[in-house]
Amino acid sequence: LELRSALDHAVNEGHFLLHYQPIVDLVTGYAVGFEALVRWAHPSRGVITPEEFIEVAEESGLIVPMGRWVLEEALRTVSEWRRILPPGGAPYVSVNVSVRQFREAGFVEQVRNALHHTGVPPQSLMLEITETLLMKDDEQRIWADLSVLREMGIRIAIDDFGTGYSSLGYLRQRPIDIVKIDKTFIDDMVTSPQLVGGIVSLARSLQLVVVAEGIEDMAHRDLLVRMGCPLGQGFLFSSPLGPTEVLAWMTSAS
Ligand code: G
Ligand code: G
Ligand code: MN
Ligand code: NA
Repeated sequence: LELRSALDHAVNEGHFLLHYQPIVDLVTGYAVGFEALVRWAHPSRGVITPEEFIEVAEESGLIVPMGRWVLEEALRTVSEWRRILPPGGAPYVSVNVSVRQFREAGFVEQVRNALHHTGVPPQSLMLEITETLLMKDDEQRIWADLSVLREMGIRIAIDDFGTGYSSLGYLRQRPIDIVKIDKTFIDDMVTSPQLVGGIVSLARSLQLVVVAEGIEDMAHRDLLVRMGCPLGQGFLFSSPLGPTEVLAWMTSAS
């Protein structure tokens, strides 16, 4: 209860900030996109990571106003990148969306309006939805909304793939561009590479782009490249960065 009222206060006072983690081309090392990850700048406790408050934010419904702020802020930031970086050189921004946000009427309109007033093209936005949350309920309506968003040109990603029970076969007929393989599978990859290898090759045959999450060492990166996995994310490349650090990283990385 205490956390909930503190969170309510934080939503109203604007105590959130976003960090951005590069999603890189595993061969060239260049960033194609950045995942926006929310942080809570708590007045006395310092910066709090989402593991400590996302669940409460979901349960209390505060994820809805918080998520609206996250979307707007991520788009303001990507519009800044587009202003500063050379034409065609700006990465997209990837925003985590809770199923709770989809359940609110008007989510599609909210995204459309946010793109419109920030002047960001839909191609510069990706939306991530976790596999486990997706399977819960309202499934048909959520897929319908995702179809509309995808037809606008927004990329749709399934996050934490492998932690739920959906199969790639199930995802085949769905409006999805990207599958993000959960870090737990990447961690186990050196001793048991078959699982990730299987996901990568099946995804490719379904024309889905794979992002491997939580890559921490070069051995994993090399193995993923040999498997044909195009994209990855992890501390090997960069931890989540503040908005201004992103530009420095973009211009120094090669
Ligand atoms: O940032 P961290 O590195 O600690 O992220 C932890 C988890 O919190 C991730 O699983 C991520 O999907 C989730 N998360 C981070 N930012 C957001 C956000 O803006 N909205 C939602 N719904 N989840 C987020
Ligand atoms: O949305 P998602 O659950 O994928 O959020 C990514 C989370 O994983 C964030 O909390 C981010 O800080 C964290 N993360 C990103 N890269 C790495 C990594 O290489 N190792 C570990 N341990 N965590 C990572
Ligand atoms: Mn994510
Ligand atoms: Na994830």
